[in-house]
Amino acid sequence: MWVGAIRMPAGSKRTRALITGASGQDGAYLAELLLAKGYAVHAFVRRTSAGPAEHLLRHLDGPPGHEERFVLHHGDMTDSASLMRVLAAARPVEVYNLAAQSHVGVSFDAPEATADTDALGVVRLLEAVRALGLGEGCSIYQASTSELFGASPPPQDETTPFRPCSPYAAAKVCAYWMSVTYREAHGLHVSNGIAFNHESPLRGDSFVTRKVTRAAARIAAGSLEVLRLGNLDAARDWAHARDVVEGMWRMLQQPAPSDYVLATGEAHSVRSFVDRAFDAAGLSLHWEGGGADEVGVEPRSGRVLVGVDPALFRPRETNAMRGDAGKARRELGWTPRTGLDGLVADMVRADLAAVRAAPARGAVPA
Ligand code: F7E
Repeated sequence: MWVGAIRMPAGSKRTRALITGASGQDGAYLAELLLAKGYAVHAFVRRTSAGPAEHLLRHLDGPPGHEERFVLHHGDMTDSASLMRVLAAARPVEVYNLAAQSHVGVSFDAPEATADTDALGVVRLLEAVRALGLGEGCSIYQASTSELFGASPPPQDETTPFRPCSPYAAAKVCAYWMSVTYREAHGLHVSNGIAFNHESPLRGDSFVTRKVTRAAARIAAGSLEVLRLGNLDAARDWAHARDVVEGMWRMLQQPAPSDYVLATGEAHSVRSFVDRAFDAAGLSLHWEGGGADEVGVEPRSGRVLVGVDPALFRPRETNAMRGDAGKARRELGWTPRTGLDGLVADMVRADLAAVRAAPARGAVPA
């Protein structure tokens, strides 16, 4: 494995990109996209005792010469020195800031840590770019989010007022405005991608879509009895992460920075996502009852396959999320290619395969 130092050939013409938070779902798809375009990719990840994520190891174990194209750096968004060190070494011309404590529910229990990484982390990154004099010729993507809109009703676009409903969203509002401030005050090429929910087989298993698709696969295989969820009425605009990272890249190819919504324009409830996922796993469901007593029942056997656990309700929910990505379509030529059924099929297929390969591995998280 090859970690930490840079061995770029002198005079290399490859475009150098730095991805913070590269061990997550979006980092995985973005690294793949940039490598396919011939970039040298520098991945900035936190050091953990479990070691780097599997998808990063795949790049590290690539063919001879790959190490000139993929470099893993350890650092943390709460540690300015690590950001300075890695930026100075990589000297990227594109920076994708994907690092975050990204779980909205968790942010209610860990507001300070969330703000440290998601708000102050962005200030540290932008200040480091400025202090190192990298601003000229360097474009920066800030991973903003539909959570900025919070209580503002759909459809949401770049002009919709921000009404954050969680510590996560409040921290991201700060990061959004910091990015705009560095753009307008210091002339940095910083763009906010206001991405709505985006999912894939690589999605962390505490987010609702992956929790549902993993559970559907395990129930179909007989290794799980019941899936317990929180608010079934929550409505989200779910895109495929592969489409969203394409939008990120397109933003940084623009001569002038700006802020763009990335969304499909469709909203679906959690309940409807469950229906599709169970159907894709070969299970049928009908719903009975309401509120905390609502259950999803298998019609043939009368077995309860889905129940509600009020402990999973959040202290505050956002409004329904449905994005209008008209600006991205017009200015970036971006449109999502995968619809909700394609997304669900992709996720369930991967989770069924995983269950077949290792039936007893891992419980479904709360
Ligand atoms: O919840 C409801 C939950 O955790 C979606 C992050 O990437 O997208 C994501 O944030 C909805 C919420 O994503 C469960 O209450 C019901 O209304 O999958 P989620 P999120 O909170 O929308 C935005 C754009 C981001 O920026 C975030 O970083 O589903 N829900 N039952 C549940 N959610 C979870 N996690 N688990 C449940 O059992």
